[in-house]
Amino acid sequence: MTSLKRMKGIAISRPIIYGNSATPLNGKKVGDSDHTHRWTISVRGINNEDISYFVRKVAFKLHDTYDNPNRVIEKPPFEVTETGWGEFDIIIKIHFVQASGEKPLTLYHRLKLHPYEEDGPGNPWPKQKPVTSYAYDEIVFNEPVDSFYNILQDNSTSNIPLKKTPHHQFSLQAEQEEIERIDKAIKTTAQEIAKHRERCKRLEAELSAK
Ligand code: SLL
Repeated sequence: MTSLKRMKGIAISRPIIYGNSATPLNGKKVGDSDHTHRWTISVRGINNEDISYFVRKVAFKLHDTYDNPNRVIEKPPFEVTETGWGEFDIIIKIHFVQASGEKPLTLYHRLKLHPYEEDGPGNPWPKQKPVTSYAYDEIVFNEPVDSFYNILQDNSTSNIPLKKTPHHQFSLQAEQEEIERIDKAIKTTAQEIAKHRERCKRLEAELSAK
């Protein structure tokens, strides 16, 4: 008998990475379709940790132009590979193991097929290079039932890596760099605002002197 007692004042979280990669088909026809890309949408643990100890199934709701748009994946890897021609929002519903007593969690991901940035400053995106769009998130379980808390504690293997590597897009180093970028942007914005305020004041003074 699993206990359904909730642990007061306790929160525990688990990291996930979700999103898609896409490669162009380069004219290779899929049946008689006008598809241009092959893509894979997935929900994973960090360091490819198997998340099935707390995730029971993942439902991916695709665009209605697809046959059977509701794809339910009941075991890892929790992913769907398809071909297509367009970008659209995918609704991802994560169902947790029965013992958790948790409601499913809904996430949204915009399928990305086309590169919107350069491949480093001044370099166009190489034709064959996969386009990726992944997000790192932490699922927080507030006041979990104690049996689920134990499952989470006993099975966790991975921590977010310290250093950024080609295989670890999400790391403490990447987080730190992002924080520094945001700090810099906040400073630049504040300077711009101050500059424009000054200019407004000057113009107003000029006007009232006329
Ligand atoms: C767009 N609003 O116009 C979006 C819709 C739909 C993508 C994108 C079809 C796959 C199939 C497909 O790629 N749909 O026919 O099986 O860009």
